[in-house]
Amino acid sequence: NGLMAGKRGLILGVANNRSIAWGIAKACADQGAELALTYQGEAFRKRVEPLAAELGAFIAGHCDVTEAETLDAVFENVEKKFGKLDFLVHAIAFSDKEELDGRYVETTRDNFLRTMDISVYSFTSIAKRAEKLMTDGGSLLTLTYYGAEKVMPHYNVMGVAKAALEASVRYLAVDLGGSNIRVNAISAGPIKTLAASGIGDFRYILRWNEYNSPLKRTVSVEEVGDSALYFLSHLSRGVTGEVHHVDSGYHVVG
Ligand code: 0WD
Repeated sequence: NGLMAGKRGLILGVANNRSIAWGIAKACADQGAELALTYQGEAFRKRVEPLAAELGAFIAGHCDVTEAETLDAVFENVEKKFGKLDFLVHAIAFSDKEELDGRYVETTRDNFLRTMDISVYSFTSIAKRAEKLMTDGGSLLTLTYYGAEKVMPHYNVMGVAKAALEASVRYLAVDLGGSNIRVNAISAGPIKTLAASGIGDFRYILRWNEYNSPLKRTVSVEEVGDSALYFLSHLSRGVTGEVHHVDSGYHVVG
């Protein structure tokens, strides 16, 4: 342990101890990283504070990506505390639960725009802010899902959003490459989290992955965390614009 020693990172999207962002935060802290976390509103503050304390992480404040001023405040706090940033994890997505069921064609314009704003545009707006603090180069990582590539039951507008997010990874990789900032995504297999509980028939999706993936099981947030270490550390210094599957191999058969 010490792979991340001396590295300072901001992790967005810890809602509770089941969050994928939490699995990544733990893996980074175990390897010596210094972390900043955010919470979305007062309700999550109570959950995130003890988790941050567990890792000795700094709380950079309230962050709602639909309110640009909260992002500005978070980056200002990070700059004051850390001076610079080496890595950033974006583990944020949202869509109206009602529309993660039934037919994609029923998607409303309002929810389409909101889903794209929170789940796609936020990564670009965060990347822009992070670039200024990544003065020694850096690594940005976001989370995506196989529903971007193939139609998955109930994933609907979120699948369309993840496809746009994966395209953003490639465009951002080009824009930020000159500053030695790498941009990658992990496409995680299904994991029972708060966000996943909004997806219709999620238990069926979990079981389907267990039966059909090459490893015959689902993945854990710890496994996603360990894979994230590769992208956030110098080990992947030659890699950018990549979408890497951490899904027990499901994508080769699904
Ligand atoms: O099976 C899964 N759980 C997979 C998740 C498979 C593949 C990918 N992912 C992705 C998700 O789409 C998301 O991008 O991983 C990322 C993290 O999701 P998670 O760990 O599954 O879910 P959760 O623990 O709920 O964290 C997502 C958090 C939010 O929680 P809620 O439950 O309130 O949606 O994203 C945050 C919030 O903390 N979030 C926001 N943060 C700032 N501003 C906003 C917002 N407007 N909306 C949601």
